[in-house]
Amino acid sequence: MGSVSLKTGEGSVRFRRASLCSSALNILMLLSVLITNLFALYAFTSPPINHNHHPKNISLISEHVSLILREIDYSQKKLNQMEKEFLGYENLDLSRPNIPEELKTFLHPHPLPLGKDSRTGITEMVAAVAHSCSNSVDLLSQYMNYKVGKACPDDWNLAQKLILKGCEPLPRRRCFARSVPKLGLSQFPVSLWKPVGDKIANWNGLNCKSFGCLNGKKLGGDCVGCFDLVNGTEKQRWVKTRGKNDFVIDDVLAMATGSIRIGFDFGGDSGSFAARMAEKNVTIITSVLNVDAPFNEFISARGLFPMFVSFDQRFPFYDGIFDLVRTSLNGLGNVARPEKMEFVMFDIDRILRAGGLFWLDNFHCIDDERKKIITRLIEKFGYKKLRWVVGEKTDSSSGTGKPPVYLSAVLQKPARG
Ligand SMILES: *[C@@H]1O[C@H](CO)[C@@H](O)[C@H](O)[C@H]1NC(C)=O
Ligand SMILES: *[C@@H]1O[C@H](CO)[C@@H](O)[C@H](O)[C@H]1NC(C)=O
Ligand SMILES: CC(=O)N[C@H]1CO[C@H](CO)[C@@H](O)[C@@H]1O
Repeated sequence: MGSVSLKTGEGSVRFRRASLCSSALNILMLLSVLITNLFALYAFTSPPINHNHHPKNISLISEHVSLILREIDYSQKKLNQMEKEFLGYENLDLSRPNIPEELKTFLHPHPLPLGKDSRTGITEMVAAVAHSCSNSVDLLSQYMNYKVGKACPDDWNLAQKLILKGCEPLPRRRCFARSVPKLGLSQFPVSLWKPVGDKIANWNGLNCKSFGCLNGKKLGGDCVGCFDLVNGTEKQRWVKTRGKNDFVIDDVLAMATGSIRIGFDFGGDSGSFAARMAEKNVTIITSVLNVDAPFNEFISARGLFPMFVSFDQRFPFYDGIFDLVRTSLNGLGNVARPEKMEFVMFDIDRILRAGGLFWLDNFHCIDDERKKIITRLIEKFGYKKLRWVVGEKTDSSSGTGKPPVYLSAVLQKPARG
């Protein structure tokens, strides 16, 4: 009967945690636990079992026991259901076994500090975790399995894996992230083009263990030797053109109406666009994940602003705030469905101010179909085409014999009523 007391025990633990918030639910849970315990009490005390071990009596007892077990099971399920409803995470089954307490604690709603908000009627804040996390509960549980107040496991890779599986935003954690001593950071603006030491990054989980190693590799769509700030081609980007698809920053800035002061580089690799724009006194936020390389650490070591979000999340910016958005959109993958592109385009449109510039920088048109899709899509938005170039790039052969086709454009967002 050990399992019986264990189960009811767990039920009372749940009750204690819940008691912090809802008294009505407390009473319900208390009753439920009480009834369960009364049943158990009844079973073991009355009717007094006489010690004549007749087979019939035994079967009677076992019938009693199975009734109790069923009742306990029912109470347990009911408690789980109540907890689910109480926490408000219907699709994230927190009553599953092996869910770390820390995850439940994080997700527990917190009452607003000043009571009910008179305008919205909201009384409590709910911590955010993406619905897609429910597809990766095991990974999420692994992520939330740590000692509170101690060092976090060295598992940024696990966090990124979750994000790539759509579990974004991730829950917060109460442990200390591994900190890498950032030695030898340079003063701004020298930092923009000074080679960055390997020590500034956490290389755990990466194949390469140095920037030198990374420079020999083609990473993602647009980063070829993009950590080489001395030799390589990185230093020439947006300053010198390699083909008619490349625009230089001075030309693009000259197209703007009103000044360009802040911008967003969506999928901006090692941050060189932001570095060039910083030289023009324009502040750029560069969004990038650490896929195959410590992009975020590298960008921040240059004195620039990295943002660790995936391509699939709504941009965490308010409407109409940017003067410029630059992207190649190549991070979306070659097989992005038209609808997916459309969601992204609408979000880019949302964060751009009227009159702001959208710079589509060397979008890789895999085939004619994809070129048509992106063209049709962009034209829907009614932007003014300040530049529009479709061309082949000869210097980066795709290996199929045919040189790849790229679309570059500078477009101005119209003022809409
Ligand atoms: C750049 O090239 C020079 C000459 O080939 C070489 O000595 C130097 O180490 C290179 N610098 C970097 C950062 O790769
Ligand atoms: C950037 O700002 C600094 C300080 O105000 C100024 O000296 C410099 O000329 C500006 N550079 C450009 C390209 O506008
Ligand atoms: C509760 C119950 O059924 N008790 C029975 C156990 O067996 C003895 C002997 O057969 C009966 O006298 C009891 O009534």
